[in-house]
Amino acid sequence: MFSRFRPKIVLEGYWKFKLDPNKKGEEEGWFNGLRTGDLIYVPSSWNEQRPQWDQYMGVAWYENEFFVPKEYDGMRVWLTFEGVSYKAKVWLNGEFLGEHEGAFTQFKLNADKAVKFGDYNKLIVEVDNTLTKKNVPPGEGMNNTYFDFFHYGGIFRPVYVEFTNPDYIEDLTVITDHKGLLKVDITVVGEGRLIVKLTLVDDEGREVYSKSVEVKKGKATIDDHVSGVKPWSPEEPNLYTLRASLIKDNEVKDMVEENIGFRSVAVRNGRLYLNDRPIFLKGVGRHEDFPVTGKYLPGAVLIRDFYLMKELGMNSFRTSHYPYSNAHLDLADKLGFLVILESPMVGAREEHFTDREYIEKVKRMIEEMIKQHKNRPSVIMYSVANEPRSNVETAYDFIKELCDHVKKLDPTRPVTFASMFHTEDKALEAVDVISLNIYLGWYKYPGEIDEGVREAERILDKVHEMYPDKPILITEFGAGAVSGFHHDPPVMWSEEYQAEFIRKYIEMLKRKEYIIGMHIWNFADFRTPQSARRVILNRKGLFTRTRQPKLAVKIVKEEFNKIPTFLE
Ligand code: BDP
Repeated sequence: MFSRFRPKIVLEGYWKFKLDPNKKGEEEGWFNGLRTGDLIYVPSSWNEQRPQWDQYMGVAWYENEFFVPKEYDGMRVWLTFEGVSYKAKVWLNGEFLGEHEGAFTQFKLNADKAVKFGDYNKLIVEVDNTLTKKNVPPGEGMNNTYFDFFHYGGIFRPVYVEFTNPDYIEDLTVITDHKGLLKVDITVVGEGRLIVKLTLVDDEGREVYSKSVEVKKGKATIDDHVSGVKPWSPEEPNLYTLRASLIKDNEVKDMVEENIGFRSVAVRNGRLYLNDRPIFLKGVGRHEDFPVTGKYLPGAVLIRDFYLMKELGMNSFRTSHYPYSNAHLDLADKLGFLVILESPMVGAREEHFTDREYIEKVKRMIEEMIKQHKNRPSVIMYSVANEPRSNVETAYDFIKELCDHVKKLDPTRPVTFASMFHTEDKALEAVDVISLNIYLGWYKYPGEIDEGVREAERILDKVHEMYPDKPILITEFGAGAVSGFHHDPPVMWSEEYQAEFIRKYIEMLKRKEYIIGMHIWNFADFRTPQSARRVILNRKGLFTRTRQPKLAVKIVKEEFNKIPTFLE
């Protein structure tokens, strides 16, 4: 939900910055103002902005100021942080506004009591990226993570101040189908007689639907049918702007917008359907990772990535291994990508499966993720976890509880998780779609592509035999290649080995009628913790970290462009 109606101050730029390795800041009242000459850029992770901060894990403080015009007096004031890694505490003008845990979901704090109108306002944020076994995802240190990507810190996604009328629209939940169903649940905060007017505008600015409803006890609902809509699909990502205006005494008090698409998703007869047609997912697992900006992908990089994916014949990706930014998923909606939205639950171990407090934390993050992205046409499936240690019995209840939680919050989309245990996995019964990560010919059978692919085929057939009604998606397969390293014959780490590995896997996978899609690991090289297995980066990218192609790109382009999106 966004708004062009509400005044907004975007806090992008240089902020004051101060490390607090001894955690003295709160005691010493740093929330009143920071004594420091250090600067940092927001949005972006702190690590690569200065070599001294690269391996820093712990508490750091941020400060910025913004001016609030006098005319805004009487409005409500909200601070939105789209992503802070990993915990945040926020003060405005010395007053504590609230806190949040979890790097990858946005949070909004009310600042009505602390704000000063017609004056400068001092915003201070304490950020803590200490990694513990209780974090989601868990770990024990910068180079001892239970996940294979660099543990960045900081305010790495946009921050803004937004002003609303005292009567305002709190939430829209939109459900559509490809035939024109339009169900909207509207939540409103306000007093007196309030009307919500919904209008639907097509991409040429034409109003194609309009209806007004009265708000009762803060709620209003529309359950209707819009005739003549153009469905949303990867081939034609038709978007409509759903505009909701809140009206009181014949005056518009608030207005919000949502880009929506008319489309339906279903799993039946072992297939995945989009708009009642069986569909095949061709794509990649991605990461949000870039030199210097760290876990922030600037808009220009995102544009490059999406056009590269399009050129390669891709129609899908997974937000491995956490919910991506609003800007990232906006492009998926606009350019027609089928997204598997993954929760930040990577690398759960046995100790997590029965830890009630931990499970509730994961569920809270899943709830925030769904609230933030539920109206996106691009999101066609949720993944509740990546590679939990799900070869033990207790994994089933853990995964089942997360899947049930998702279904309760959003019954319209299928649920999955990415498994590394295949036939040994104890939790596959809980999902709608089985997702498998396979590295035979790399970690197992190193140097033996043919043997790896043969063994992968045997395992896949076996999983299919065990769960004949469930479609199978390959969420990861791939090999590392150091860009510029060539070798004949193809040996591990050469561009040739990666290209041949991917070609042989695609050939095998596309022959299997129970497979509904394949995602290559990874779109681009990405930074990892330091380890004996990695030279700074995970090298399984089709592209380098700065988005230059490796040899495998040619193969993928040829192969993927031959596979149609719709199978019938
Ligand atoms: C899988 C993980 C992924 C890793 C990948 C790899 O899901 O995060 O980056 O393996 O090792 O196990 O390259």
